[in-house]
Amino acid sequence: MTERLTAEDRAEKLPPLVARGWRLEHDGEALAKVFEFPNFVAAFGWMTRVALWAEKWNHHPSWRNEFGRVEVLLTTHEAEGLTRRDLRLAAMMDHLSESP
Ligand code: HBI
Repeated sequence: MTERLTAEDRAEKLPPLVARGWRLEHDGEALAKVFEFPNFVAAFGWMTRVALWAEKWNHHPSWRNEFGRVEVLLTTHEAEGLTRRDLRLAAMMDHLSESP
């Protein structure tokens, strides 16, 4: 879980994330996405739900919130790059943004 993604992992796992609006940043070692919500409470509610999973998985996003907008950056500091932990949190963020 804390090893950097292999080339095979990246080829398989990253395209579906990119199709859902994730971008690669920092030379491909971080995943970024902007989530938009109708208002601040919806954005902060989503952040709260994400925070509970982040704490459970001991893997925490870098993010910035302004009103209904949340800019997210995921990477694994310990590995200095992308790991399966980032993929798992990205998938949960997408899931929680789709179900109210
Ligand atoms: N969150 N994104 C991210 N990357 C990490 O390496 C990380 C984390 N949250 C907690 C964590 N590492 C702990 O394992 C260490 O701070 C002890």
